[in-house]
Amino acid sequence: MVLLQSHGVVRLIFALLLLSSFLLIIYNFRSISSRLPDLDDVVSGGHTKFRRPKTGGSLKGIDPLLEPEKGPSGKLYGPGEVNRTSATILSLVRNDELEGMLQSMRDLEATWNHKFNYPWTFINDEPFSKEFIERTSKEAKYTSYGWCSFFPGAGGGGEVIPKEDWEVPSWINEDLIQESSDLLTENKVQYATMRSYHQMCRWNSGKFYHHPALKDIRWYWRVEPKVHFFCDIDYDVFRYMEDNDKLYGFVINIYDSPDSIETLWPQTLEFLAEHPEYLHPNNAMDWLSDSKNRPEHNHKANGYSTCHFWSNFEIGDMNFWRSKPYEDYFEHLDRAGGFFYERWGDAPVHSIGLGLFADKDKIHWFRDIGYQHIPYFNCPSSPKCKQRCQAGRFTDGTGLDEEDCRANWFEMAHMD
Ligand SMILES: Nc1nc2c(ncn2[C@@H]2O[C@H](COP(=O)(O)OP(=O)(O)OP(=O)(O)O)[C@@H](O)[C@H]2O)c(=O)[nH]1
Ligand SMILES: [Mg+2]
Repeated sequence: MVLLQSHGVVRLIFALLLLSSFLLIIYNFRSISSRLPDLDDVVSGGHTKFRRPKTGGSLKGIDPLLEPEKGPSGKLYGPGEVNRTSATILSLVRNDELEGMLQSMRDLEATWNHKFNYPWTFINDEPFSKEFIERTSKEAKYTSYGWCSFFPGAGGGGEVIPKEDWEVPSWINEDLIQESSDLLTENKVQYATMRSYHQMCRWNSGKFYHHPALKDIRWYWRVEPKVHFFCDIDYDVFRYMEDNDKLYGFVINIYDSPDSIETLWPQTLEFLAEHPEYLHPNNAMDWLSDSKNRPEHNHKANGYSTCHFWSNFEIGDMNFWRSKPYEDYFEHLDRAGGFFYERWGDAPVHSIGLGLFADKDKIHWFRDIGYQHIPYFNCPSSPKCKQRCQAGRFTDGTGLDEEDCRANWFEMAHMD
């Protein structure tokens, strides 16, 4: 009897112990998961899958750039290890931007190009001044003019931008430009009344890769005056693109002003309806048409999220722009007139072209290239940046963090 009673007590104690351990496990699990950051990495299909914070919004404080930078995976070629590929550093620039251009050149030469010696190509809509030619040529490691090419050169020699590629096309109506420019100004669209800005955006969207100076070249790295490069890059980025079957490299993703592109998406859908066969099976339509992260932008831009690759930095394959789907797309947009009646930028046009007609896995985030074009940064956490920029900083402008839409690309495409 006593034995039976003591058995009962043991069983009771055992059951209580079991219950309390169970409760303890549940408690621990819940408190651990509540402490886990909302952002976590899951590897799927060779890509690191990104889950955005549940609150949405910018990456401030949880930027992947805060993690130690490892550089891209795969074989990277250092200086002298491999022949240069068919590529150029490219800048459309004005004579009066000389000082800013010299500064951009100094940064890119110091962090990267003095190791690889890719040539610079400068393009202008008027002849480059003698001073521009002399001073920029001295900035490249190879100081011969052959290492920097100027189109057109001083006195107008060399290849010029074909007139029809730069001038306002004949089918554009001047009165309509005037009317729409008033509306754009009312909506505070930057550079709305600056005719040359519209021309520049059109040329960068669909003309630059046909410039005679570039006809035998495949890869370009677009560089603007007054940009900064902060971190040492020790591999040939063009060879990286070519060897890893990439088409396009970017550093920053931001939202566009929806007032500048109200009819860009409707025109795009019209084109797609005519050419459904151009849509790539692994496209980034979800990214382009996302409406959950900044619904008011999507609404104003009539279905386009306005998120785009910021095109003052581009490392790209010109053969993609020269391909039939993109060429036909540009032609459609050009006929529609939005480069002048609105202020379609080359950034959204390139981004939509890539998002629809390219395999999204061929688009690469150059997270390791420290970069700034006012007011945004891409700054990784790496000793190669030598503390020249603050890791994870996105902007030095106030109230601009909400313009950051990198999380959209990471979530709906990939992070590498
Ligand atoms: N030759 C030439 N280059 C131009 C002209 N307009 C713009 N560019 C160049 O085109 C690129 C883009 O122009 P930006 O004025 O920087 O345009 P943005 O980056 O949108 O504007 P910011 O924020 O002011 O830099 C730069 O490399 C300019 O030097 C032009 O009329 N002629
Ligand atoms: Mg600029």
